Amino acid sequence: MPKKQAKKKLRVDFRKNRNNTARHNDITRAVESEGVDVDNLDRSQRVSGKGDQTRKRTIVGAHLEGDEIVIDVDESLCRRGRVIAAIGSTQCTVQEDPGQPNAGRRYECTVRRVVRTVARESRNAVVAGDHVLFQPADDEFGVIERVEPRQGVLARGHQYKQHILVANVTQVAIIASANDPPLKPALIDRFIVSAAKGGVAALIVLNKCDLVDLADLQPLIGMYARLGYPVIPTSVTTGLGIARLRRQMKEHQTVFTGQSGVGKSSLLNSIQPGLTLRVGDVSHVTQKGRHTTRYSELLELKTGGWVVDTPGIRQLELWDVQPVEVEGFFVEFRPFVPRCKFPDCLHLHEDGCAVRLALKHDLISPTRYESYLRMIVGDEG
Ligand SMILES: Nc1nc2c(ncn2[C@@H]2O[C@H](COP(=O)(O)OP(=O)(O)OP(=O)(O)O)[C@@H](O)[C@H]2O)c(=O)[nH]1
Ligand SMILES: [Mg+2]
Ligand SMILES: [Zn+2]
Repeated sequence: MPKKQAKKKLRVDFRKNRNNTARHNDITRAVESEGVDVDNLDRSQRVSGKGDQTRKRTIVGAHLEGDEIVIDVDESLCRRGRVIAAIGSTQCTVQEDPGQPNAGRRYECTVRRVVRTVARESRNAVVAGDHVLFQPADDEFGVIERVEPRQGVLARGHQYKQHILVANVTQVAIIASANDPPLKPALIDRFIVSAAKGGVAALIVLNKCDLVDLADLQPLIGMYARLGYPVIPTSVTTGLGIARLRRQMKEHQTVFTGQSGVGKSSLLNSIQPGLTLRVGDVSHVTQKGRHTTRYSELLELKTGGWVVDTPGIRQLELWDVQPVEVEGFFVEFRPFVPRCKFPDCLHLHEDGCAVRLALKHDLISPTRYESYLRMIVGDEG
């Protein structure tokens, strides 16, 4: 149990959490039966003001460090760990960090309610990849007390809210398939933008190269390579590119992302035999994958580093990216943007647009420009 300590109060604006009632599942009960009071901090939380519209809360047990709200915890009672998988924002698996008393041990953890309260969106309170402070109840269960600031995230918009898929990654491997499902450069470009937005380097993997003539892919490979994105053609069937991809992931924290059915889980199974991740087929009718992987999970690599397998997504809605910002994520547009006649040019059909002039002179690829248009005009990915 946390020691009684003088708790600081923090008064901040909050969006009301929509679902901040903890679900009392089996894990919660198990923890409670071990004597850990999951709602301990919650009772000391006072809601000031009246009615549903209240946005101010007085949080007891947290302080501000810059813009960051930091929860006060008794660190001597806590261990450090990494969230391996999170299901919703209330239940997750945490692995104890190296150097801690039980390094490598895994705990099923619930989340202290104050952690969800300080998160701007309760859905993102705890996500895969988070570094956390948690209090073990026994060898199997624990409670997450604090989530450390995140360093590189992959996020998307989902039902008009931000959904952080994974935190603290150093590279995003954008997995596409040469065929089955068909290659969609516009989706690759969206992922490039979302990686850049999250502050993470992007790497492109073109899988299922056994299904096409590699020569046909060369223009696309060349295009991305010229922009500075490494492209690795792979095939799980023939083994093409697997060793190179493995090398590229060494000592990195990589997240695998892409449409369902492109072969993310299959690639990981060949990169590290023994993983035995579930693999699904691609429907011949819809040419879509079957969403075999259900939640993001961190996997430790024998070569050092981690990789996160994620569920395939149908389309990628960008989050918090303003139209004027998009041009900055298209690296090849940058030299031309300052030459546009109008400083607020969106490069659509404005007079004196230097980006469109560059397009006309083949200095910008039509495929990339089309991806840009889709993002600005708002088309599906
Ligand atoms: N021909 C061919 N088929 C592949 C290759 N890689 C994967 N597949 C097949 O593609 C299908 C989908 O593979 P998964 O690994 O489940 O795809 P995923 O990207 O993890 O899909 P989700 O988990 O649904 O997002 C399976 O039938 C695989 O056997 C490849 O390189 N060549
Ligand atoms: Mg999968
Ligand atoms: Zn312009």
